[in-house]
Amino acid sequence: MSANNTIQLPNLSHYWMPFTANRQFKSMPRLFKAAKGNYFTSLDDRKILDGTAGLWCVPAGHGRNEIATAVGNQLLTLDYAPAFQSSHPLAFETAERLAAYMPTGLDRIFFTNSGSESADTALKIALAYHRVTGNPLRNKLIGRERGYHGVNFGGIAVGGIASNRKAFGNGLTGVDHIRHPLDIANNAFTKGMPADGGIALANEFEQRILTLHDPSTIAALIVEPMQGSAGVIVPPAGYLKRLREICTKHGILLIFDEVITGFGRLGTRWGSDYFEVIPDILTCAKGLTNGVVPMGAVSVKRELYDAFMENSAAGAIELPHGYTYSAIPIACAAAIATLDIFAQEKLEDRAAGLSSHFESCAHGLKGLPMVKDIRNIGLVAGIEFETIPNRLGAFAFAVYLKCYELGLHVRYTGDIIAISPPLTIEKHEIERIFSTLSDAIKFVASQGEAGLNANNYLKNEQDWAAISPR
Ligand code: PXG
Repeated sequence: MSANNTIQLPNLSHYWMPFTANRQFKSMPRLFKAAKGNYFTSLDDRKILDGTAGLWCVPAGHGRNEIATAVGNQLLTLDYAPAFQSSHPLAFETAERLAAYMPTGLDRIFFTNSGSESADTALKIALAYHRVTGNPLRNKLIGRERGYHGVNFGGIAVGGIASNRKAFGNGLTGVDHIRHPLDIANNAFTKGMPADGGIALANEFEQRILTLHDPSTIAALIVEPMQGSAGVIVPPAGYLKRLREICTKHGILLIFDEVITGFGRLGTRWGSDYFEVIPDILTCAKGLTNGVVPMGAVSVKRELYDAFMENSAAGAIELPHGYTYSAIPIACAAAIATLDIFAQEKLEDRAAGLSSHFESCAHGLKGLPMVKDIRNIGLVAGIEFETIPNRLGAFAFAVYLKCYELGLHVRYTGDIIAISPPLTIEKHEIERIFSTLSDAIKFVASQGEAGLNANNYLKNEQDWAAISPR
């Protein structure tokens, strides 16, 4: 096929793409024009299997009619209602529905528009809670190394990914971090949760961080139950329960960032359910609307909400925080339609039922060249490669490009490939994901230096880029 004759490429110059190597992308654009079920359609009409549920945000599969209809109807009924000091019924209904979906007790809901806003909102609620209950000196926030809580200032402060922090100045003060639980030396190729080391690692929080700062100065600890963005880090057994005990003992609020682990990803509604640990505050986004309208939420224990209501002056705004688009009607319509799909199709159970097949397919990659570790939980897998000296990410990026050529979309971060398909994935598609990945790994490894050169992939896309207007 002569790509030049058939592909109408947009002008690539103006759009400054997020978290993207813009120059590299624009020399080799990877564009989708449609999506249905578990597949994208690329600009050149190829079906690309979605191995990542978009950016972890499309658990119910693409192009759901129920959601499209609900959003379309809502748009024509009530497009917008002012979010401050007035509202609309669907906002309350969405909160009620989401509260019923939450772990026990987390039934007061604040709406945001993204995971990043949810993280910052949760941190602000934690700080304000201590102030409103007469403990204003509890004002330090603890995150975790390799944690990802979005890109706003609060989120990058408690987050622990150096490359997301280094360009943006000093950020928040009064922040510290506990260690991450990844231990490849002892736990490589563990299926699911590593068995050992969890309690000792959690105890470090009390022995080191709390000793250093004094527990009475700490407002909250925020962690992802399973660290997604930094490369699928599954916590060891007992670790999160012990963190919960330590927080409770010292009056520290525990925040679970469930932006990735929510909505069935681990085979349960929440990571909280999977690990049987209930946080004080839980954040979510992504799957809440099946990825189609930006929406996030922060759920808090009823006692926290009540403390704000009881301790604020009559008529006062109890929490001076919120967004123009908090609980915008179309997001509410999408969220309710998504929750309906989860209830009807029991997608959490579906994910749980598929997880052992997914696990054995993922671990089938063990022994391939460069594969250093494989980690998995629910419908998530991380495949970590050896890093070529001074070329962090080069191997994984080439594998990603080769997969795309072969009709599979995967995510890469550093030298890790992450797989997190829609929960609607079929068994044969799981098999295809990992056999394609296997072919791509073998191919890249067999090519030596040439295998690492992006210019040796996606020749069609390079042809289009050459004719793209600038
Ligand atoms: N918290 C967590 C735990 C996340 O994973 C955010 C907050 C921020 O969400 P927003 O909606 O502001 O982007 C996230 C987002 C990846 C990947 O491939 C992960 C995220 C986003 C994009 C890509 O690992 N996580």
